[in-house]
Amino acid sequence: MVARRRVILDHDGGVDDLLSLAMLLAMDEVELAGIVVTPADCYLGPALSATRKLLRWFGRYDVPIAAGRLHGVNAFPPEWRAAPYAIDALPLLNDDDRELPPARDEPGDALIARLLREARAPLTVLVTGPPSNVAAALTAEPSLAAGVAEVVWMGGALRVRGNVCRHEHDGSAEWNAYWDPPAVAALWAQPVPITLVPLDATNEVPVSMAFLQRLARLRARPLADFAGQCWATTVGTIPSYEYVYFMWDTLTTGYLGAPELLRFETLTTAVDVAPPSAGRIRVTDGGRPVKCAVHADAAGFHEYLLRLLAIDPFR
Ligand code: AGV
Ligand code: CA
Repeated sequence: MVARRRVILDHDGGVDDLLSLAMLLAMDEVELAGIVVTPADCYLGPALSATRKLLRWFGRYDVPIAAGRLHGVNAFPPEWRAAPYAIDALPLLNDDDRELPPARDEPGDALIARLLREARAPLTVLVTGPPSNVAAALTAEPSLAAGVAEVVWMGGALRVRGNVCRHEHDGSAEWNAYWDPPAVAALWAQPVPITLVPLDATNEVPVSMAFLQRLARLRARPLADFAGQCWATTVGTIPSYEYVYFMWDTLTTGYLGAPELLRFETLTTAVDVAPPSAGRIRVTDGGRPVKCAVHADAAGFHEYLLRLLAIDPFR
């Protein structure tokens, strides 16, 4: 039995965020300590509901769930924010009479602060949306930094172009950083180890039909079935925004179980907070050192996913 790493997940309700939650629930290496749902790339209602249904599916009534109350500067497109409605409606998550685990009244940043304060050993904070809550918690209470083993964040575009396509923006930023650039800058000022999985690495793992066909052969297994249905909703990505849906957050989550699938460099970086490059994370001499994923082993990651999703935790 491996020593489990205790993890707080702060996600923002996208399809790959909810898949990341399912992965964490199935992973041997991880013990989920709490969940925050940030209203960034989602509407909070369906994102919270789908989160609670996933926990019910796994029988995990012990994991605290809180909604993020902080809002970023640059809103996500409404069509993307609606994606969790489809996941929340999947038959797999609705064929169950048990009560749903409740969400707390506590704001997301307060839940993160409380878990860090009460933990006996440092926690990992996995952020698959904007890092607003963890940045606010650490800024408000600097002593909490000692309780953070690692902040693992899907965000940024270092040596590749970004994925923001907006007025008054030059396209250099990635969306999770663009939603709340001051929060990224605030996180960068904290004395915690940051592991970044930027577009540089996630660009190597698009959701492909070839992978979905391999996954489909496992559909008798409940997790593989769930994942196949989730990813099927992503292949019709809206062309005016972007043609391809990537495994952004799932790759980042995979780092906790199979870090060898990513190649890292420690780069010194700085965060732009003003237009036209708001949310850009740039590599610069004298910047803040960050452990950055610069390459992903796509074939290895596919094997890893097929192995993880073939587990049947409900038997
Ligand atoms: O920029 C990647 C982040 C990830 O955390 N999100 C989606 C992932 O959850 C924003 C995003 C970029 N392109 C998107 C996004 C798209 N085509 N659809 C939905 N969200
Ligand atoms: Ca996300």
